[in-house]
Amino acid sequence: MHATVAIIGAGPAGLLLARLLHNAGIDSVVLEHRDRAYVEHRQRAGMLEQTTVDALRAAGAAARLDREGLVHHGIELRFDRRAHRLDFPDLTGGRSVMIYAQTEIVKDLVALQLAEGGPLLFETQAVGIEDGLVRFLRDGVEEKLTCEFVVGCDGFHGISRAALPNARVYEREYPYSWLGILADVPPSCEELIYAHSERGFALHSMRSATVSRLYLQVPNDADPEHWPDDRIWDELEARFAVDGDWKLSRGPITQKAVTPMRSFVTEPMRHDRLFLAGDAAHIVPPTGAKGLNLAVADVVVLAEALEHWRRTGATDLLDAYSDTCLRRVWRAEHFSYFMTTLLHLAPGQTGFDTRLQLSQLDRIATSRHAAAELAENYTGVALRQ
Ligand code: FAS
Ligand code: PHB
Repeated sequence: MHATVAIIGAGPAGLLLARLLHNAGIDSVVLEHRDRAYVEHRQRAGMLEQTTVDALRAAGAAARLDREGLVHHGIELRFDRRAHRLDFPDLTGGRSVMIYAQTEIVKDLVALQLAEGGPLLFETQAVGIEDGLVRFLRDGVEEKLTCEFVVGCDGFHGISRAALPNARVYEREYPYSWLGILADVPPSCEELIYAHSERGFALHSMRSATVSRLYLQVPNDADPEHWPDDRIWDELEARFAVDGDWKLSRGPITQKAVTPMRSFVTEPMRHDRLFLAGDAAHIVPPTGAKGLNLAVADVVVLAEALEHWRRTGATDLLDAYSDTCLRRVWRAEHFSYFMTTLLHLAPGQTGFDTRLQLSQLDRIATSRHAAAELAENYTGVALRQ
């Protein structure tokens, strides 16, 4: 088997890259370890920056997103029983965000790839990467895919990062995790609520007018089985508590899972003809809602560089890929770290630490400049050269 580009992983990064290359007339093959149902139903992200929406529209992959996505013009911060809304268009000169689940993006891209794109091989595990070659297992038989380029879109637990010689790794782990739930209940708010409380962090998001998505900070060793529905709703209610008549609606919880948090960057994101994109290269704590958006930004840069190479033979954009991506990656790493340490209560945190958090939150609620800095980062900064 041969392709110009071998893509390892059919998450949002690998699938969108395949779509962008197809649109540019560049052939690729996508190798995906898991089956289609697993990939399409793995609960993950939900908030899309405008640049992500624009990229999906430009790729011809946003028809359902434009019908079903929820446009949000702000978020609410809650702390000290106060609520403060950040008005994104006012603070950023017109930008907003969209809520549309990553699972739906994956389903849309899988359908397009199967209908119009190159081979998308499920239950096919890449087991080795060499120069211009990927070895993979399919039905227990080892096969080879020769190619011009290999792109590792295989996530944090994939194999491609290990194939980069001399990679530098930067990482931080956090002393807490998120317990995330899906619930069959209409959202209790129009927009997202990020809550700081003396009991820990909580986030209210949603998937549709009838399905809510909520998260609460838990210890790293938390077991979802020890969190029955009533305990989850009681804890969320306590953490969202605010003066006024707001009420958290409850309903049957259909999914619950604990996700650890880490900050992680591999540098560089390229070695010769091997490129990394998305979670294979970097991880951010989900507090800043950046993971999926970074994966999309990486593959937009890479697809443009590969199209430039195919049209001109020049490798200048390919050579600039890693530095171009890493500038955005580190901006998102800092913002995600800022939001995470601002809103979560670390075990053993002192009263001094908590007062610092409340002071920063009060600053954001009372200073247009501080609010604009958060809103610009949240909606996606335009990186001026
Ligand atoms: P992905 O991990 O999505 O996809 C990698 C793919 O490669 C997988 O399908 C995997 O099966 C495949 N693969 C791995 N090894 C392979 C091999 N050897 N051969 C073939 N295939 C292989 N981001 C947010 O913005 N907001 C959130 O709330 C949020 N929540 C998250 C919750 C969880 C539990 C996790 C793990 C991540 C979350 N993220 C969130 C981040 C997430 O959305 C990622 O940023 C996004 O999935 C990145 O997409 P990919 O880079 O495509 O990697
Ligand atoms: C989600 O809807 O899953 C979501 C939204 C914003 C975040 C994290 C998760 O910061």
